[in-house]
Amino acid sequence: MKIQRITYLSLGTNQGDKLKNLQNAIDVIANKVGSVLKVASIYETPSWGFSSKNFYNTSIKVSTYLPPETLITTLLKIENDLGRVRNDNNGYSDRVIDLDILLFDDEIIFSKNLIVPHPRMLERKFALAPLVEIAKNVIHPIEKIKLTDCLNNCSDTSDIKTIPEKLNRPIPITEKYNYIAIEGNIGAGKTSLTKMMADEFNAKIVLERFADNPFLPKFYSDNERYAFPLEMSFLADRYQQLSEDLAQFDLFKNFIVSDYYIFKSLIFAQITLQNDEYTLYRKMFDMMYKEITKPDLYVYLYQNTTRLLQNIKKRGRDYEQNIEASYLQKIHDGYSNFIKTQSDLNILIIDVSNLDFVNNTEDYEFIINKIKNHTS
Ligand code: PH2
Ligand code: MG
Ligand code: MG
Repeated sequence: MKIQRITYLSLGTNQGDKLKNLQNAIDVIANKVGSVLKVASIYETPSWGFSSKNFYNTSIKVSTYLPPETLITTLLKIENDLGRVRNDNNGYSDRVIDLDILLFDDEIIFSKNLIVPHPRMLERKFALAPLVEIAKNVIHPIEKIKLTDCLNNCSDTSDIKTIPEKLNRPIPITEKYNYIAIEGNIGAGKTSLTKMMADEFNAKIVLERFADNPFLPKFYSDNERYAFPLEMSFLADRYQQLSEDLAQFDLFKNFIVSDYYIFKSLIFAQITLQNDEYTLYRKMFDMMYKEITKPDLYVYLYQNTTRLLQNIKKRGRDYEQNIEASYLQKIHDGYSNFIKTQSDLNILIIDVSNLDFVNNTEDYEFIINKIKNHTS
């Protein structure tokens, strides 16, 4: 398990559209660094240490998995991407954006590239005042006193004032949702995405136990004979797993990701069962369906048939190797019909047919941003 750390950053800008610079920086930090937990007011401050235009300064609290050395290089890259140009001369100069690490947990760091706590934060009201607004009782790791007392002791006499404009805090996925189900056709990448998200967000994970179903290999060699026991045992197993696992987690405190939703059972049964079998099956399904917690987001990963077949081949499960394109198409149509008729489910369809989110970080981030920005 990766460890989450709390860091406080200082943001400053005195060039261009200062409000926009701060907001852009916060949005990129939310995507690349971690969850933004608090954002201070914007302070208009006279340039400190050199004479130029006033700055806008603020401070944010971020929870991150990045270790300090990676954090600082990531922040420098974000500064660059947002248009900061550094000139070689020493001394201060105007900047589109400056991102500094003030605190990193209660660590004291003296390395070649990074000193934490920020060595000059105690002499600078433009850094200290916004920080105190969101962390007044946090202890300065070297001074061993509260930040609010550090500010009281600060001898900087600059005239700083908050302005009325507010910055938006990007709402992290884990605050927005409690339970996300990832769905898609066979080989769409449901399990991969579910695992990646669980890893990134420290989520509770519910994975389908397909490997334990003794009827599955039999079904692929004799569909008609084994469809009914296969669908029944899937349904029983999914019902049992979802009702037990979801009951065990606190849906208000935990963040849960699953690589299926119970409705999948019905979609497959519609395709594989005879009419009379389906009628019986449907009775059982309806009883169970009522009991199961709905996800607050249902993500459908759309993948084209060619790539589904490639993925199926790549993962190499023997009994899946004879799956035909027409069968995958029927399953997709089943999902499509389901999605069209579910007005009370919060559904997000993501086309992953041009993405490789397993191997490409940007593609993965694209998906995460879709989920983050989705409005129901
Ligand atoms: N940053 C500096 C130097 N001077 N003055 C203000 N008001 N705000 C800043 O963010 C700032 C500064 C070096 O990083
Ligand atoms: Mg600075
Ligand atoms: Mg800096």
